[in-house]
Amino acid sequence: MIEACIALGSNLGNRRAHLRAALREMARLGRLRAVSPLFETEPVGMAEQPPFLNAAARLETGLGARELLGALLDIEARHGRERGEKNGPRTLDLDLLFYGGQALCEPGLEVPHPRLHERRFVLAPLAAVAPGWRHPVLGRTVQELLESLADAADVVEVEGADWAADRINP
Ligand code: PH2
Ligand code: MG
Ligand code: MG
Repeated sequence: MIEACIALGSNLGNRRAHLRAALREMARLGRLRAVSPLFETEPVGMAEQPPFLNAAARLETGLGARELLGALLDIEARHGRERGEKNGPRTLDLDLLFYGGQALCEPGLEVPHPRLHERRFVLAPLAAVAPGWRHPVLGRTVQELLESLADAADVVEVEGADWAADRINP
């Protein structure tokens, strides 16, 4: 078993419902150990789109990194995700941030996620579920990365961790 961290995002339709549905399906991939509060965040990369809801989760799983990534993409596809513009609006985005302490860079699979350390909408939720997790390439913890972050885009906690407490497998 290995622990993985996953970022969740949505900015189309019933955003909160998309994220809760994704968590229900993610729980079937292993054991969902922790889910962050829910954050409303200003879009980064492409400004003219609705605000996102973002969260992060910690999942214990027996799946390999590539299998896990494939399973996450399947969940996105089942929730109406159409791959449109890069950084554009989406009903559901699931990004594999960490897979244990591994650093992998293969075609179609890069962990840690290559931009996680630059984005407040990723690090703020991640710091709620894995503050002491050390980035295997940068050598710094999630909390340290968050504290030294330049990204000033708005990230506001809109609901405490109880928004998804019923999804956690103890
Ligand atoms: N995802 C992106 C691009 N921009 N901005 C916010 N605030 N939240 C996201 O999840 C997000 C984004 C590409 O996946
Ligand atoms: Mg993404
Ligand atoms: Mg993605």
